[in-house]
Amino acid sequence: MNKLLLALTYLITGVCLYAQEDIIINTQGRNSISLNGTWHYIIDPYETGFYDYRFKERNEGDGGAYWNRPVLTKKTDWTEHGYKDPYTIQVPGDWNSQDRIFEYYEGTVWYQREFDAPALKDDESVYLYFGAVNYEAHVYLNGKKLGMHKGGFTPFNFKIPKEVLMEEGNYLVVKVDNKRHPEEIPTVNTDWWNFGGITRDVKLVVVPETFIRQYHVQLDPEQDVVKASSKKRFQIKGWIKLNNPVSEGIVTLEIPELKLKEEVRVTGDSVSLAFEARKMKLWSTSSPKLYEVNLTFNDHTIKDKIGFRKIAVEGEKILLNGKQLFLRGISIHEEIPQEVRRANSAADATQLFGWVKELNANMVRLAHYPHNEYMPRLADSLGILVWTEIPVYWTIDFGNKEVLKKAEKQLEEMISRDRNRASVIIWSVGNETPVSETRTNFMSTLVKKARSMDATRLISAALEVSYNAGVNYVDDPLGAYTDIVSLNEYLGWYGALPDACQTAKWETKYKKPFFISETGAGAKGGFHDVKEMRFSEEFQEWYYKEQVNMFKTRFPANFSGLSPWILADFRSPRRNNPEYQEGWNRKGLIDDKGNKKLAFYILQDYYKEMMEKENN
Ligand code: GCB
Repeated sequence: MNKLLLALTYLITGVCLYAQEDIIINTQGRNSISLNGTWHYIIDPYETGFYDYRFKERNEGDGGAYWNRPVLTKKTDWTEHGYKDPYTIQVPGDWNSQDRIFEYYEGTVWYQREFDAPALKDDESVYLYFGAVNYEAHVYLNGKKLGMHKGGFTPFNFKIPKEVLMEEGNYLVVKVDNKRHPEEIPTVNTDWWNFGGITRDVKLVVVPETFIRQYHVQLDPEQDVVKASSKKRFQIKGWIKLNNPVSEGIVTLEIPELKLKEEVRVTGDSVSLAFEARKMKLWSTSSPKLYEVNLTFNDHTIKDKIGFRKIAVEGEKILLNGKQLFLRGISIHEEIPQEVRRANSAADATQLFGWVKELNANMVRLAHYPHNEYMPRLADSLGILVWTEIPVYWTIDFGNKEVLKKAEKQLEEMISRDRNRASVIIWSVGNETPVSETRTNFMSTLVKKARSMDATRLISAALEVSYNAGVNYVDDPLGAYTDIVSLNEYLGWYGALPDACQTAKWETKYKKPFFISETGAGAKGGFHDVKEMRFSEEFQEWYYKEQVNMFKTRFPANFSGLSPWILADFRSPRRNNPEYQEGWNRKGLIDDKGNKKLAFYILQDYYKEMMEKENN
């Protein structure tokens, strides 16, 4: 809907239908005001605040609607909702970990807080930005609906109309609903807990009327990076998108450390970039060089820190800056196990990556959904490579066109947010999706979309093994579309004992890099027994020893790395062994107290060996 129509709708009906706009990227590099902190809440399992007693959506001005401030002027007035202490909750944060009342709750919770408007210049406006809300968010300000968003792991924002924003006491209400549905992404069935809430940062972002909304600044993937390095002349390419079209303007890109300043004329709402950078240092795992990049339009500057590197596949190899790379990875869920909660801060990212570093890993698979932005940002500065993924997991409704649109939207939001992160080398379009023609059409559409949005990275998806005359065979038709063939395998945990690895045969149909996106076994931290005892640390250690030995001796030559399952134990309602699991998936190398299990050291040694090989 165009702006004129929106304004007319508002004038005629008094109903605000403000549309959600494309995401504003790099909010850290802009003028913003945090709305994190203590909010009020109402738990509303029957959604009384949203539907009336005939179960019709309430009208905007309805006094019973939970987005409206209850107004009581005399003793005979009454209300059936309100936001008051001690009903408070922290943002960002999942609700489940904040109070026993929420532990297994899935449904609607209303969040409320007030804020004063930031001081604005005449030509400035404010956006309300959410890092993520799981799953469906309806956002209201001063009784007006700003919009809604679905998808629990990607950001969204709404422009706050001038006529809605008040100088003081703005009444902000968010309806958050994390009920699972078959036609959503993820669907009803996952192996992780469906943490609900405003799980990531909330902020007001102040921007000029016309501003740079998104940009992509990366090494031109077409250039021969080895030649470019020897000449110390690199081609940089990209684009910049404004929020509004302009008849004419100038965008400036500056990299002060390289004494580089490019001015480009923009007409319309976007402009391409192409320039040469001299004497630049490439970003790599051993030397994760980041450059300050400043983008200016109309005297308004956004600051970012960007690394420049080339990731490519050549035949059966993965190359980083032209050099073959073995991915020493580990999968991670976005959880802090000792606190049984979602990770959501820079400090949480530091803790998780501290373990990753100890493991001698150079890569993480951020499973099974886009993690908070602190993760790829920290990975950028540590030189850790990142696989990031949308939650197209298991039994999505693949025949449903609406579901495909939802997946495409999440993919778009993930790529838009992280496309300037050098650490991110793989976009994954899903995990263990069951083979069928409908599924392959769905998934290959996502692969094509990812490729069309970003030519500077690799595309993958975690596939499953098929058995062919005694051989573990990888022939999922989706492998024809991806750059890397990635496989989840649990030989020795599901179906056999770890020594089955000693005779297993492995083949892939595809002449592409072959990557093990998962392998793992369960162990309860601190439980010790003989190695044959399931769930003992010794069993898991045995499993890792056999697996590592198999990788070294029996894997095909195109084996290019692995990201075992998983760094730390995580909450999962599917895991109900009363002695060893108690609602936790125990395949972590680190337990729910933060202690390392025996298997941690097996993988650590293997990675040390691979690291030394790489350095020699
Ligand atoms: C898988 C899934 C992962 C599960 C894991 C397990 O293949 O991709 O989400 O948690 O197996 O523990 O079984």
